[in-house]
Amino acid sequence: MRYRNATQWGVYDVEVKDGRIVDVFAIDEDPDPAEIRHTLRDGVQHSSRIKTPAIRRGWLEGTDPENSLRGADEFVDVSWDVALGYAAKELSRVKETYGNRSIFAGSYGWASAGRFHHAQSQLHRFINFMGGCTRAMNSYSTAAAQVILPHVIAPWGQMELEQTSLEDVINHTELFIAFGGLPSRNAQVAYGGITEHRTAIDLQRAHKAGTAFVNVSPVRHDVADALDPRWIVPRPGTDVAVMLAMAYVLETQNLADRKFLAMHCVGYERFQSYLLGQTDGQAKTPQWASEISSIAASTIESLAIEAAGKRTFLTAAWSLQRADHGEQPYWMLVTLAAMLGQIGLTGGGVGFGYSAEGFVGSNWRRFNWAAVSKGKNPADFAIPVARIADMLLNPGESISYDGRDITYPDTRLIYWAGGNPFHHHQDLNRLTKAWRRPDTVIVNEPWWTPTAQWADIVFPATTSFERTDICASSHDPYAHLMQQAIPPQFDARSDYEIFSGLADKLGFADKFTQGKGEMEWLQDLWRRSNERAKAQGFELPDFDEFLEKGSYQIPPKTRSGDWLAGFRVDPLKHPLSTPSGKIEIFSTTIDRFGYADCPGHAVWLEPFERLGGAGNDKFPLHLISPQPKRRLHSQYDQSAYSQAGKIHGREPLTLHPNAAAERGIQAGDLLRVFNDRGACVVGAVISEHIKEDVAILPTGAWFAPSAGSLGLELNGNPNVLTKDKGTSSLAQGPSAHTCLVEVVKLSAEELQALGVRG
Ligand SMILES: Nc1nc2c(c(=O)[nH]1)N[C@H]1C(S)=C(S)[C@@H](COP(=O)(O)OP(=O)(O)OC[C@H]3O[C@@H](n4cnc5c(=O)[nH]c(N)nc54)[C@H](O)[C@@H]3O)O[C@H]1N2
Ligand SMILES: Nc1nc2c(c(=O)[nH]1)N[C@H]1C(S)=C(S)[C@@H](COP(=O)(O)OP(=O)(O)OC[C@H]3O[C@@H](n4cnc5c(=O)[nH]c(N)nc54)[C@H](O)[C@@H]3O)O[C@H]1N2
Ligand SMILES: [Mo]
Repeated sequence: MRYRNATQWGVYDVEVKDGRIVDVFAIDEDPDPAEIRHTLRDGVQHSSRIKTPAIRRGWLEGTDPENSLRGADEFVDVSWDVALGYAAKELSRVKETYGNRSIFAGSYGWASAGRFHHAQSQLHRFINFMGGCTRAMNSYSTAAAQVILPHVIAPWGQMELEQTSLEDVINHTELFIAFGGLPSRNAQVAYGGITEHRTAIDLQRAHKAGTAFVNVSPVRHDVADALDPRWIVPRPGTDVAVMLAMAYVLETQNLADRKFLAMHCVGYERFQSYLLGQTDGQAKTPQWASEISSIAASTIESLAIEAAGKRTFLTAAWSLQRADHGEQPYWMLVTLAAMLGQIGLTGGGVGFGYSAEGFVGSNWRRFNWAAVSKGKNPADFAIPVARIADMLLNPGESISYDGRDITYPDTRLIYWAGGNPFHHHQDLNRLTKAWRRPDTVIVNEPWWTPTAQWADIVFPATTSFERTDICASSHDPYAHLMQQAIPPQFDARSDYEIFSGLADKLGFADKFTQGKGEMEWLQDLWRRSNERAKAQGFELPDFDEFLEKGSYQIPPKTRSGDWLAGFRVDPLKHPLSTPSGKIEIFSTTIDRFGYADCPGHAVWLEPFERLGGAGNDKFPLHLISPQPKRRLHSQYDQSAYSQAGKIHGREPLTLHPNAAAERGIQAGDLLRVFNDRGACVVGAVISEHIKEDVAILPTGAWFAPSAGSLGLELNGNPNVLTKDKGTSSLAQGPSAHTCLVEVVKLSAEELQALGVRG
């Protein structure tokens, strides 16, 4: 039998024989299905599934009061009733003794597709009924962008969905300059699900229509060869210097659009003084930028001149802002686009993330489907998402964030459902120390992921293949019924059932469930969505009809005209939502915050380490840790498809042939990659298509610290090397991409200790 279900990388039919998923098929609607689908074949029912509720022995027996064994202890299998009983009692105890803010249930993570069975939504609904918790603000993906852009041009949520479409690029853009490229592997994925993968196809159409692509990235294949791109190779983390020098060329060669700057922007003069070196004695010339970025000054100059003479679209990958001072490249790119004066012209201007997820730049009608109602968080408190370890380690301390101070609570209990902090957080060696401080950690997970291994109470959760749901997201024109394909595995329950069970123990089951089962909740979501549809002038089919047909497509209504066309024509009549209603090249608001690490206009700030800068004498290679091609983050890393990309079971690290030769490294060797923060084992891949002093280690290998004195993470998780530092006092986002390392072949002793023959 085949069942249709949905993932964050597309809608697929799974073939089930004798209760097991044996194959995965693309659906007709999808012109370019994601290869990641192959992870499902053996990944869902993998031996790493959690079979029963489990409690860590030292926690259960009270023999580990300091929690020093958390992450290294054994687990005791218990019944659902016992596990739910312990968890409910502990939640009450912590709430009564320390207050709701001492419970951290931010629970960041991608979980899985499905409108109702969304792990975080269920957790937040549950915890709000019991008085709330400390939550997390913004995402690991785009924290810096989410905070800086509303000050400068527009709220992030609006930009993501409304910015220039690829259809307009195809029809109008002559020059498409992509900082960080357009890596096609990333467009496989879209949060909440995606029906039609079109990014690569649309970019190809643009190429055919004559759009010239420029890839400004340390990695050649960040723009597909098929687009015949020009490759400009910067040092990672130096893009702002390059953009500043392009701005300098526009300014000094009289190519800046003074009329646009005067009518549509505020504060250009302040920025101009900085650009010309009047405020700091350093003109931001191409020569200056060349020394920082290692790109030839003449290349920067001619790119700026070319951009001024063509219909030019500027874009940056999200990765650029997941770095120290990650606010700056985004602010600077908007500033540069404003100087080119093409914002609001079709196919011109600026936008972000055109291959970060498969929906970016799509032209489909946006529709905000109803979601599980989470209610309000009575504790009304949140920290910037990537400050988790900092919060756990420093109760009572304050940090700056977007013009205010946030004081860390004393966290006594962590509840995580649908995320993997031992995947996503930076400096995992720091996180392991922080993570042992709270009294209790509770985790819902389908698999024994690192985060489940680092919990005290573990609830086995079902996957989306074990329940019925609806896949529908605001950026996709379809809704799909997600059919249950297999029974719940072992003793697993859905997150909804887990929280219903806890709510029952805590005496508010009626409020939480409203007496409804899965189907009734789906029907309710459909009814509420239909009310929204009617407000938009269309109607959804009957719920029963939807169940029967299995999918539904909302009436098409493509967007027309550039999202800022009105603003361009009349900025007073169509103001932006910034304080001035205009593009803020200088922000009085941010200037008044007085942050040295994020002043009133875009600037070049030295990152804490970089090639040609701090730390480079000791660690000669820059490590970038991009998204993995064969999986979504850490999800299904255990599957055969993901494992097929490994070298001796370790994540591959890509090195330039010269860097490899200098170190006597050959393809397939096992290596130790290290810096002062940590070390891990990787397998060597050698490629001439990257910058000579850059190394690439994708994220997602399951965190496996070695026992004993080896001090090595064994699977190749880059987050033992990255630094846990906020981007700046403004956004406090993660800065994973700022990272220097050294690489050596594993020694004979190390190989022996790992049980590998040299
Ligand atoms: N070095 C470095 N680190 C990074 C990044 C980087 O570029 N470099 N990128 C960052 C970014 S952008 C992101 S978004 C994060 C991603 O980090 P995460 O979103 O935390 O990573 P995932 O592996 O997707 O974690 C989702 C977890 O949910 C579990 N899960 C799936 N379905 C269900 C369900 O139905 N119920 C429950 N209870 N659990 C479920 C999965 O098994 C998995 O463990 O990583 C960040 N970390
Ligand atoms: N297959 C797959 N796709 C995914 C995901 C996944 O896990 N797997 N995760 C999804 C998620 S949650 C997100 S947030 C998006 C992330 O989307 P992005 O943040 O855009 O993705 P990354 O892969 O981190 O980085 C993109 C490219 O930026 C380049 N780069 C890195 N640092 C620099 C720099 O300093 N300067 C320049 N010019 N280039 C640089 C790298 O070469 C890298 O290939 O991807 C999504 N798509
Ligand atoms: Mo992300």
